[in-house]
Amino acid sequence: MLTLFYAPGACSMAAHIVLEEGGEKYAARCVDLAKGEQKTEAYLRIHPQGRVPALLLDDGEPLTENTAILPFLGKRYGLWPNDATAAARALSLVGFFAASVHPAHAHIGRPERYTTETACFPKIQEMGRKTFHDCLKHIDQRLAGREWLSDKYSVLDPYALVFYAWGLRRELPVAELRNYTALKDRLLERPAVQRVLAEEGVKV
Ligand SMILES: N[C@@H](CCC(=O)N[C@@H](CS)C(=O)NCC(=O)O)C(=O)O
Repeated sequence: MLTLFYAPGACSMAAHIVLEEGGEKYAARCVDLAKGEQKTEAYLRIHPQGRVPALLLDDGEPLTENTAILPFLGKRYGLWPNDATAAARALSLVGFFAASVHPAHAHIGRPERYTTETACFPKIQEMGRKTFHDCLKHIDQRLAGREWLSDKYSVLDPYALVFYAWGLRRELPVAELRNYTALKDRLLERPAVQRVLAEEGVKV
């Protein structure tokens, strides 16, 4: 059985939704980031960087990083494109989300990762807000005339929902992003998404 280590509202919510969509029995273990559970010796054996998500595979071995976890789960549950070109495009988007969108947001919430000069935090956060907002606008443009980010519903869509929720949390004008908001509304119609949002206590 697969086991997901997640934190409410964190980027791990994408994998949580995909597992819920899969319909297979799985375990979900909440990691209390505020209490620093991610830095405990026991958890660092699962995820050496002390982050969520981490996924224990069927053999009990951990898999970390959204870039690996989401394609793995997507292939397991038919939420990853079969066609080689579409799969490459999906991987390209997972890479953009993990390597550009997520770190842009980290500049807002975790400025201490980027400088020891606390006086510089506001400027780092200001630039993070702008860059993150630009990323959300880019996602909105990619969704023009489309129902889902790939040809059909895939792991990309719950991953995009994470950033929409973060935009709301940061009080960015995400409602103005028409295509992205429509994607969010389509996602909210899915029972698996509803169950995970309720379990994690996330409002979008
Ligand atoms: N590159 C990692 C990033 C994971 C990550 O930064 N997760 C955040 C939550 S969204 C975390 O665990 N933060 C805890 C901390 O920084 O102490 C991935 O995409 O899996």
